[in-house]
Amino acid sequence: MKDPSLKGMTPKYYKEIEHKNESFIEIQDLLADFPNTSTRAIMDIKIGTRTFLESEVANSSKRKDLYKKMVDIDPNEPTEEEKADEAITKLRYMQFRERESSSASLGFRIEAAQLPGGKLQKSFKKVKTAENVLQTLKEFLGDRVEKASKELEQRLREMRTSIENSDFFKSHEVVGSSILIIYDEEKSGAWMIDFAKSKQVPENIQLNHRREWEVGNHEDGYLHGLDNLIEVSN
Ligand code: I3P
Repeated sequence: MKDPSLKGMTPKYYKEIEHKNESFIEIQDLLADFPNTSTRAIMDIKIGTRTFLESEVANSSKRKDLYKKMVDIDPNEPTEEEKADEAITKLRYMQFRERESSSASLGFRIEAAQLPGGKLQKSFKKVKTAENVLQTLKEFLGDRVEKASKELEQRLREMRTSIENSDFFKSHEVVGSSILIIYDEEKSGAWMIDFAKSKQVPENIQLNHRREWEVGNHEDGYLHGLDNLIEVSN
C-alpha cells in the first residue's frame, strides 16, 4: 500500500491487531461497497505460473494429505513409488495443480467463485484451456457479461500498468496471490489480494514477472498471467 503506483489496487491496510497471542492485520472489506448479496458475485483468480515458494524445492518431506488430494483430482497421476508411499512433497502437489489447471500454461487459474445469491463454487481444478476459462468467465458474469467485461478489461489494463511501474513488484516475488473480481447490478471492480507469500528478492535481482521461472531467478509469472487474463477475457 505504500507503493504509490499500486494505489487503489489493493485493499487498504489499517492496523495490526493482537488477539489471543496471535497477530492479525485489519484491512479494508472490499465487499462493503457491494452490500446486495442477491446480485453480488465474487471470483478469486490465482495469478502466476509458480504457486509455491522456492524454499519448497529443497523440502523433501512427504505428505499423505496432499497425495490424497492429488488422487481425488486424478487417480492416474501417482507413480508406482508414490502409490507405495501414499505421500508426496508439496512441490510435487503444487506443480501437479499448476499443470492440471491453467496456471502452468496461462499463468492464472480460477480458484473459487460465489454467484449472486451466495452459492459458492470451488470446482475449477480442471479448468485448463483458454476456451474453458472463457466459458467459465462468461457463466460467472451471466447477464452482466457485456457491461462488466468492458469495465473489467479497463481495470485489469490499469492494474497491469500499475504493476509495470511498481517498485514493490521490481523487488518482490508475488506468489500465490490473487485478483479478486466483484460485481453487482451497478458496478464491478478488481483488486490484488493475498500477499502472504510475497517476498523481497536479493538486491542483485530485478524481476520482470514475465520470464520463465528457473530455480534461483525468483520469477513468478504474475504479469504473464495478467497478460493472458486480459487476452482471454476479451
Ligand atoms: C492448496 C493451495 C493453497 C496452499 C495449500 C495447498 O491446494 O494451493 O494455496 O497453501 O498448501 O494444499 P488446493 O488448492 O488444491 O487445496 P499455501 O498457498 O499457503 O502454500 P498447504 O496444504 O501446505 O496449506
